[in-house]
Amino acid sequence: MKKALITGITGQDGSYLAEFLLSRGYRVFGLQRRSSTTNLERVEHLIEEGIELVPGDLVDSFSLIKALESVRPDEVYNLAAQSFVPASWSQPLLTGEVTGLGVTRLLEAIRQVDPRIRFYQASSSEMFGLVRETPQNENTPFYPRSPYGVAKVYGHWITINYRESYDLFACSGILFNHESPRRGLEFVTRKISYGVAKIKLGLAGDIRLGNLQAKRDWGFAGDYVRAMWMMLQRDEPSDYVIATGLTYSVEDFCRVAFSHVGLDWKDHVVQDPKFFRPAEVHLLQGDASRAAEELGWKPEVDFEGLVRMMVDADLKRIEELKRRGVVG
Ligand code: NAP
Ligand code: F7E
Repeated sequence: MKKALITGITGQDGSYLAEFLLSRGYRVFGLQRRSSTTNLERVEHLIEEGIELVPGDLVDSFSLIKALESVRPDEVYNLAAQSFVPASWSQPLLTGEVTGLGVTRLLEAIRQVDPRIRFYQASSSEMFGLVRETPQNENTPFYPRSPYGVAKVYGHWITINYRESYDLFACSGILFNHESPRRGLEFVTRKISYGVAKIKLGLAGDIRLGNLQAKRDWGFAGDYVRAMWMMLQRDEPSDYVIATGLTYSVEDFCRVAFSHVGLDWKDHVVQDPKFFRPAEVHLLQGDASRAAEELGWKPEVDFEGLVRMMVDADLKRIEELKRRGVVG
């Protein structure tokens, strides 16, 4: 039975990856950082299915070494990060510590405990930032536009450097935006799906958003975690872009989400300068043809299917809260 350790297991991707690895017969461990309140909402259902939590934090090397020594994994998936782009301007040093240097701490811990461990790094399309070409592929130069993007570029290159310096089986997945009903409420897609559900159920009147013209290549998180695993099953480690190849604006997302519940987005979306960013990533569109050819990966959920899935899940969730008298 193969063993995998997932950092960031309590996040969106961590929960889908844990489900996927359990379904493939893995013994799944998750690094959990200390918190004064519970942060297990996304993985509670998996604890009964056998995932095991170990304490640790990406800013604490000692805890990473201890976690690796106790689990002795075959594969490590580094999904932990300060992942919200606007927070990286208000907490640039923390973002650098966790999202950037945290990768080195984990790679060093692997080198010390067992260099045969296969390593996946969660790189990001935010590294392309002010894009140098469209669509973006594995050879497109980086031009990050936020402290988050800069930290991810560091994490990306240190992963490649440890592969080349120490012969580690280290892969980096350059994943474009991927969403789901488990997405954090502060990210634009979930903010919209949750807002639409509240408006439809008479609990709110509008949604306040920033730049409606920003375009993203949005996929479904459940599809993207399969690609992470596929990268670690290859004979040779490498880096892959994972994307749908299609791009839509925030306005498009609003249009599809509102029309799904019979409403017009123009009646409910208010632009608020508070949500504009100091430097914007205007357009992302990925070219995942290398992943298609070498990994055999392709996405299964399309843009409209994703929007409908998220709105339906939020309608269900809020209806349930309303029924229990928690909101309304
Ligand atoms: P997420 O929902 O924000 O989850 C982040 C995870 O990191 C959480 O489990 C969080 O724990 C954990 N974490 C934060 N700081 C930590 C620390 N100091 N030590 C240990 N754990 C820590 O992010 P996601 O959307 O699942 O994304 C997963 C990874 O992929 C991230 O690295 C992200 O930057 C990257 N990525 C995401 C996308 C996307 O579109 N989703 C695209 C490209 C790359 P708590 O639950 O305790 O906060
Ligand atoms: O913003 C615009 C905003 O915060 C998307 C992370 O997972 O994907 C994510 O980063 C776009 C931006 O995601 C609001 O200006 C408009 O252009 O949902 P987001 P992100 O910044 O693309 C990448 C790949 C990651 O790696 C990150 O970890 O939407 N936008 N109005 C807004 N964004 C937010 N959050 N809130 C608004 O009100």
